[in-house]
Amino acid sequence: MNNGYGMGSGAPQQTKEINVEDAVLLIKNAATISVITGAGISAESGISTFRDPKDGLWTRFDPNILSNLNGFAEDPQLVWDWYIDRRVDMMAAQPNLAHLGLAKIAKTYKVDVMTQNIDDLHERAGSSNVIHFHGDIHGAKCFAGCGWVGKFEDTNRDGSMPACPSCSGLARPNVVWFNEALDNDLVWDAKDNIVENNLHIIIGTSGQVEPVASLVYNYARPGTKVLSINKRTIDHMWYADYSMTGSAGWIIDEISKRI
Ligand code: BV8
Ligand code: ZN
Repeated sequence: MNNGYGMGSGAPQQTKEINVEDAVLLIKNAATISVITGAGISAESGISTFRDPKDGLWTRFDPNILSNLNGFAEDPQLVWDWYIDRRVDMMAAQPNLAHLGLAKIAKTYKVDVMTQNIDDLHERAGSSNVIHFHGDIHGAKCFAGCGWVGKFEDTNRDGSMPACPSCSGLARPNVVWFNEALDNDLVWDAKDNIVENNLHIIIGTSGQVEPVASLVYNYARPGTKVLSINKRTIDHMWYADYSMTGSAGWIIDEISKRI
């Protein structure tokens, strides 16, 4: 499986818990950093995660309906209501110390932010060229097949559901649902980043959703280092060299203060 890249058999046997000072040294020595984020980095901005056992979205909603093309086809109103609610929450939310700290570190080092999140909190914190693997809450596209792609605010919202401004057919959120392919160009851009970078920091993701979950394992050069930051220990990050267990906001803020 090792195609010249990838942790392959080089993955560490044991993930070591490190502190802020250790992490600062890792960043200074690496200078080029991939940052892969998931819903956990936006949790402290008040945005629900998906799989947190207590209040994750999937504990209250069915992903097979709300994050699935067939679910949308069956009940577009339900799915639009859910996305419009989430969009209101995401617009009201503010970037937290984790988003802000990453943007601060990027002032000194090469930091490639690649997120599974559809909120725009990384951008609003000052990160640029953010890769959104699973789409963007402000995006919309035609569901009726005319090919229109644009912004939610460009849709026609006179009726009960957003309509395509080009053909007046039903519009859909421009996000990647389960069993839908990710944008190939985005995935290749992310792979290029990972191949290039010396340190890979994976923040606030349960690491269960492919293909993003395996990108670092498959494309990090042997000898580069992986740091997992999560509020809990997760077994999907078994290949990480280092871990920091705690709040992403506190951890990234403390690191950014020492950069
Ligand atoms: C694809 C839409 C192929 C956007 C989402 C078997 C059957 C069917 C499919 C599959 C299968 N096996 C694999 C698959 C593929 C499937 C998949 O991976 N399924 C898994 C779940 C089994 N993947 C796909 O279908 C992908 N497409 O493979 O296509 C293909 C190829 C060609 C042609 C056609 C098809 C598409 C995946 C994208 C799905 N879209 N959502 C939206 O509405 O937001 S899923 C959803 O999961 C979000 O996108 C989310 O970003 C993503 C990952 O979740 P996380 O971000 O990790 O969030 P989670 O809640 O899980 O974890 C949060 C973490 O944060 C926790 O660890 C928590 O401890 C931590 N945390 C919380 N608070 C804090 C914190 N950490 C630090 N500080 C805190 N304060
Ligand atoms: Zn259309």
